[in-house]
Amino acid sequence: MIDGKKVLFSGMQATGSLTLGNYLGALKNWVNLSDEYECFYSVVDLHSITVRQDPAELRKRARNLLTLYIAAGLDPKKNCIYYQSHVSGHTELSWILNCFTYMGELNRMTQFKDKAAKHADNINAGLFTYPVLMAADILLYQADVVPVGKDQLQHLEITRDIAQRFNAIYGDVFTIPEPYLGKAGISIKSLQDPAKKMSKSDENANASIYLMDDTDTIIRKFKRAVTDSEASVRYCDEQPGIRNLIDIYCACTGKTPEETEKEFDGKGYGDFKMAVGEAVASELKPLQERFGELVKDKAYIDGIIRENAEKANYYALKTLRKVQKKVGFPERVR
Ligand code: ATP
Ligand code: LTN
Repeated sequence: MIDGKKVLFSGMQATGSLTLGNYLGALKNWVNLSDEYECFYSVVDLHSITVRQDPAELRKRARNLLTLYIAAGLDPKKNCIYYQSHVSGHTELSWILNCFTYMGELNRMTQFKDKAAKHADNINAGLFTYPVLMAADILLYQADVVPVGKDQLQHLEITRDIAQRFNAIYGDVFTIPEPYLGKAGISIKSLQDPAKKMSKSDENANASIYLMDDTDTIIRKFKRAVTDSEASVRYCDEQPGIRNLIDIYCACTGKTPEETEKEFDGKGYGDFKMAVGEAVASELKPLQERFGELVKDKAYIDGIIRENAEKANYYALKTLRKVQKKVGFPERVR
């Protein structure tokens, strides 16, 4: 608890350009949660180097991501928006937690297996202990809730296991966090293959809508989106392509699938795709404009970065000092 509010932690990696999936599945929810909780939203750059990165590119993407958090509507005065690498407590706690995590547990992580297969030439120890750093992120702020996608639930489970193991030995040190899956647990699919999720690392640029795509590009991508053969706008399992477009349309307009079916009753895919494209373009427009303004205001963003790193560091140190004491490190002499 901070000032009577429960604590929320989440983060995103600055790898690739954010997609509509990241926005509707994560960022937009974050904004909705920011009144109810004391929120920490991190750009998790320490996690990013578990796969090889170009330094200049990483720095640029990280800054863009932090700016995008604000452009999406997160008020940086209320929400602690910061770079993970600016708070050394993450790595310090991570080391300690490494000593309370078993190889066998980490071996079961499906993300590690997937990434190891994808980056077979660089299966480094950081990639293996990635979930421990993620546990440190969460536990450092005594987070009560962690909004994540389904793919991260296993990491949240191991976080809880590590915290419970630590608490069982040393007493109640860590808050045990709960996952928070968005209201509908929305999952946006690829526009080219509705069996896959829309992802920022998809090689096919037509599969994803990027948050910075202009209106023409957005409409063109929706026109090309893979649809089905019924030729009617119906929300059903037999039409995964159309169902995905209906999900997107509903997430942007606030309408329900039933209302959408009625609205497009008797109309073809063409009309519907056009409407989805327009709905998405107008959903993203304010964000893009705000982003454009923010990037120009270097001093403002720098100030946010500085202030929020200090705030995060304050809370991080509180937990870290407690943990260091519990495990038996000598106290600092002033
Ligand atoms: P990558 O392809 O690089 O693994 P990603 O696009 O799948 O990345 P993540 O960085 O793993 O995205 O996720 C950031 C956040 O966005 C997570 O909370 C995740 O659940 C959410 N998210 C990502 N893709 C989608 C999607 N297609 N639908 C809904 N939410 C998504
Ligand atoms: N692994 C997450 C990003 C992430 C995270 C976290 C999410 C790192 N640390 C702590 C929630 C809480 C991902 O790839 N989406």
